[in-house]
Amino acid sequence: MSKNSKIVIVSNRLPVHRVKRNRSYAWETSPGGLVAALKPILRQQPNTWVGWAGYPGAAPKPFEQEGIFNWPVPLSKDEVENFYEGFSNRTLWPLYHDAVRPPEYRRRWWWPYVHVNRRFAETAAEVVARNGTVWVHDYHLQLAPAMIRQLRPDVRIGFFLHIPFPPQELFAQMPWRRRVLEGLLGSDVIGFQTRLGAQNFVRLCRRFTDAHGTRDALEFNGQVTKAAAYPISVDVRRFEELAESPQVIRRCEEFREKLGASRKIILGVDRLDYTKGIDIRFRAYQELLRSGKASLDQCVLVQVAIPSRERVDAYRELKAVVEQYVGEINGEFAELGRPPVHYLHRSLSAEELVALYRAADVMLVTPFRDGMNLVAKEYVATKTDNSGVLVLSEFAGSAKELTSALLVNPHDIDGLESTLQTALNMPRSEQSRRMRAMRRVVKRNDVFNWANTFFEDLSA
Ligand code: ADQ
Repeated sequence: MSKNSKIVIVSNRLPVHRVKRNRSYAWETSPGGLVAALKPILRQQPNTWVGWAGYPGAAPKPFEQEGIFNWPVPLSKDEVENFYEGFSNRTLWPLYHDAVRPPEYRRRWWWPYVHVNRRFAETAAEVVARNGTVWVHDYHLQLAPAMIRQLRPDVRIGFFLHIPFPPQELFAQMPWRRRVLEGLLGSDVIGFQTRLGAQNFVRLCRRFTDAHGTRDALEFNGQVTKAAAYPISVDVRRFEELAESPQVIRRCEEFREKLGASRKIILGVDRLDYTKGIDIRFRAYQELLRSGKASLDQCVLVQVAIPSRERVDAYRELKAVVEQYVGEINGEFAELGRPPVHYLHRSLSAEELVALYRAADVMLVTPFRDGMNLVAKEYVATKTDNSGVLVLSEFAGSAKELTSALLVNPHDIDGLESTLQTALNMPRSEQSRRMRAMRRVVKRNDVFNWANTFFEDLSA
């Protein structure tokens, strides 16, 4: 713990969340690969994680949890509305995801974005040791690198963008485009999920800022920035171990029995987000049943959707659309006690999730645009027996690595319908050939490899 941290992670949310136990509150480490990947690195040295605790108002005092020193940054109610729900999730999120919903450019959201970025940057600059390292994460904090650089020119600064970086024609719309690019240029290394993201960024910097050079050495204000692809991944060993634990195997058998042992299970697992193409997969499934090319005797669809950003209108609308599809398809095709769609709108434990992955014959991952999509990699990591078919959108970052999946264009409903049919009928030998190839890819680059590679480049 200290104001002398060799390594500082900065992200919008802390890696912990507050839970109520009896009458008091306690902290629990949040699930997810990022914390797990960084833990081994952080524990070796004095560290601090700077982030928001997840509720508005005064921030709690800094505290340690499982070897990580958490430094909460406060956000007021107005800042949650303007910085987080507004600029981050109604301007940047849709703009960076191919504008699948129109991005909203509101001037009253911009200044809170600047102010909150400064608060995070000042906190990081205060706690980092001389010549230490700061690693900033994601689209909420794109101005922070340059702000930290100004306060602490002695430290190494890394930035990783978890979502796509958009092409010129889209990014150029943003009224604050130069400020955002210059904010990112404060970093020594900027990581993107794909090479395309890095290319888009470099082209935009050359066009809208005074930076010049290439991806390996983009020069701006006398400082050099490297922009490259660091595709994020999952903790493969953990998924394999879970998949083979007796408890998960038992649960998987229970699911299979409940859903009908002879039926193929089609699975979708997503945050309930309009970028994930959940609605489009319902349409394809509905049309497949209508055409008679698949029947209730042959297959069943399970969709698990984790509640997300429920205060933003577009998310509430999506929830209603999804629920309408579920009602419509079940109304049209269900037999008593045997619905064609099972819909769970909640978060599942890791064991339940892995049991479902293990049970699924076909995994549908159909985003319109996605930085990486870890669900696709988690499914592959779980399939230790090389069974199962992954249907994957070509617009997910993971499609660049998982080329042996059945790749689909999520805007093409006919294509998706026929791919789903192919997936349901794929012989075991072909499943195995494809799954083996994909498993090799995820094993070669797991989440620890991702974190280590980024740090190595940052210290080079
Ligand atoms: P997300 O948009 O959240 O992440 P994704 O990569 O799919 O998307 O990660 C979702 C995570 O939530 C997965 O680990 C999954 O297991 C978990 N999850 C989903 N539904 C769940 C449920 N019902 N119960 C429990 N867990 C559930 C952003 C970017 C992605 C990028 C990641 C990491 O949008 O493109 O891959 O960051 O960089």
